[in-house]
Amino acid sequence: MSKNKPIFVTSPLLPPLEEFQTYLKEIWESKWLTNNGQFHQQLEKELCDYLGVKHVCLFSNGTLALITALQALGITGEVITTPFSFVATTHSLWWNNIKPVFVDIDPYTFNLDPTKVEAAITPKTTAIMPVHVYGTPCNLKAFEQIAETYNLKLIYDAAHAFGVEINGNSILNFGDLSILSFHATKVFNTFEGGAIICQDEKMKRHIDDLKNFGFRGETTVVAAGINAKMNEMQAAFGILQLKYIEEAREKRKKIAKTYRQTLKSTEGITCLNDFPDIKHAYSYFPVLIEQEKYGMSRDQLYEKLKENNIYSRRYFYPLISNFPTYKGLSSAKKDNLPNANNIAKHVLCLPIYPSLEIEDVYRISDIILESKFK
Ligand code: T4K
Repeated sequence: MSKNKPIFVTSPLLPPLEEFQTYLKEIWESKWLTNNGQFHQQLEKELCDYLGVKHVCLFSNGTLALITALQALGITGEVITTPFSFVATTHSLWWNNIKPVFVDIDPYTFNLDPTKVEAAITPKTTAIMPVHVYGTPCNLKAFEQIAETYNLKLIYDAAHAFGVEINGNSILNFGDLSILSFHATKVFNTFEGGAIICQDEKMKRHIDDLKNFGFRGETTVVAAGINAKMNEMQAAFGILQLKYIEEAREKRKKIAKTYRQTLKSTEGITCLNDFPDIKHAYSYFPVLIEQEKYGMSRDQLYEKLKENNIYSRRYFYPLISNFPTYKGLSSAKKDNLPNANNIAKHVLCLPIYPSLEIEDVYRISDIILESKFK
């Protein structure tokens, strides 16, 4: 451990380079670089097994997966969503000419609050797009009931929820479609990458058409598709990474446990609830900072950590609803989103990644403890 070595909020899981070279050699020999190659097919199969889902459609990134998911379901009009997420969630609606309707979040999970969704439904509403923020599952039952009652599609942005299960069942098995991101900063990465999880063969076929220009065969174009395919190098990296994913999850778990232990008695610092019965991804470690009790604001602590070469992040500040593209929408008004505005002002994501040393976790915690009322 060196105090001069910068510690970022995350660092990618990188298996041994020599092992990746073996895959590269195979790609060189086959000269098959993309378009549903052998590694692409293998990764889809292995992910179905690992995640416990029926169908995986791989994508070049999570944003294109979101955009294509909306296309696949023919979503139009208005979609109810959360302002407390990464901008890509809402951008995917905007790119499909869909009006986002923001609804407030639940202060305990930071996820879209289902009890507030019904009031936002209009005759133009066609879908709900909640996000499992930081990998914490949304209230799946409640959303299912609302979607059924109002005949709405349900699309989960599950970018943070790789491998998350409730009572042994993947949360990706809920809703019409779920979207994963395999970006470098994610628990499971393929440099860039993503996936749509769907529940039946027909939908998989449709999504596979859409991500490949709409081509079915050499001369038939069945839909106005896009190019959003994952290439063989990304897929091979994914296959290799899957071998290390459980070990990496255990390391993340240990880090999360250490933060909880070291920070538990610090007044003004609250860790996100540790929900039981859930197999967590430990993708982020968010804490809330209350200045009145702790002595420093969230932004002051963020700067203090930075002075010590520790680069925490204020995910998700600013709220999506406060960005110029969206802030004119009536649902973006602050009084419509009190919890989201409050959490965005107080949240700080601490570094968590498999290669983060436990002694560094203690050092980060010590800085937080020592900064109290300074
Ligand atoms: N939906 C949700 C809920 C999402 O969170 C995201 C993406 C998406 C959809 C869209 O999925 P993708 O289209 O991205 O697949 C990052 C990521 O770029 C983004 O993927 C992620 N969410 C978001 C939460 O975080 P930035 O702008 O904060 O990343 P950046 O470049 O500042 O990286 C953060 C830290 O990670 C760096 O300080 C150091 C470390 N890092 C980063 C990269 C790129 C590395 O160590 N190596 C790397 O290669 O957005």
